[in-house]
Amino acid sequence: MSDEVSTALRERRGVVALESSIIAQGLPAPVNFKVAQECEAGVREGGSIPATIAVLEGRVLVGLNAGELEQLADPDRHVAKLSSRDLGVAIAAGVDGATTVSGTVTVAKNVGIDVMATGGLGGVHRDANVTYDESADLITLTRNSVLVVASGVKSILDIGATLERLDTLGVAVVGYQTRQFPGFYLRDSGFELDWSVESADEAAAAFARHREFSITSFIVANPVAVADQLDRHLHDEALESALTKNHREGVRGKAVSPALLAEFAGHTGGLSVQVNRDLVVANAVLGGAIAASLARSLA
Ligand code: PSU
Ligand code: MN
Repeated sequence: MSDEVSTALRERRGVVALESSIIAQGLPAPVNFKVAQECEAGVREGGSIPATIAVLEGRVLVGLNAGELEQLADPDRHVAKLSSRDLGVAIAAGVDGATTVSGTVTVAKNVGIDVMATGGLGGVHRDANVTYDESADLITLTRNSVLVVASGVKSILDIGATLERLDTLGVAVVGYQTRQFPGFYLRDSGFELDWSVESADEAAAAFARHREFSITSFIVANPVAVADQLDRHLHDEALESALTKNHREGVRGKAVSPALLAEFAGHTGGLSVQVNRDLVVANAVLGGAIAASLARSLA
């Protein structure tokens, strides 16, 4: 753990865990390194301390310095993608790994960090009835009570099925200033939510009550800003093209989400990367404000 993060935890200040798979697998170089730094700055802007989580040469790091962030962002290092189940194996093997939401939440909970921020959660894939492809993010959210700020789930997924799974699994989902579930690159996925909160303080208060009754996580669904969202027509075209390409090439397993995101970037001429950047940084700022509020209420 970095000195800054361990001091912040000891002093019970707000700390926000940031995932690293978005850096190593989700976004292209060289913008990935910039986004990683912007997310850290965003958490500070929100009033908390950032703790980016990753594995480097078999060591779990909570709070990375600029050099370590740069190593993760380097495509030549072929950093592995680590969900919860991969952590122990990667550590024992002494390799580099970037943690998904699943891996990040697992480590965060282990060291006492209550809040994390990401872009879009993983979930149920559109062909899950055949492939059984459902992100480990979902099951991990049933085992660790962490508040996760995300712009919904990635729009490459079956959003309705993912919301049903979150319901079954007992994971709380509240919209941030909206009752429409966000659609990652788009503000509105077309699915409605039962609950919303109007402020960071309200989110923190609801999470504190949630934890008195449940060991599951709590999702704060924060839509991308109106001005930043992708054009809907372009979005739908890119999605169609990405799904067709993945199907044709038989992409499977961990490679599915990164391949779909990369195809989206290609089809939109990089516009989707900019939207992803804007939304994940906004989620880091909101995470920072919620963690600070939570820390104040526990003080
Ligand atoms: N959010 C983004 N980009 C990403 C991810 C989230 O804006 O690349 C990553 C997260 O790490 C998430 C992972 O946990 O995608 C889901 O991968 P899979 O579908 O293979 O479980
Ligand atoms: Mn998968």
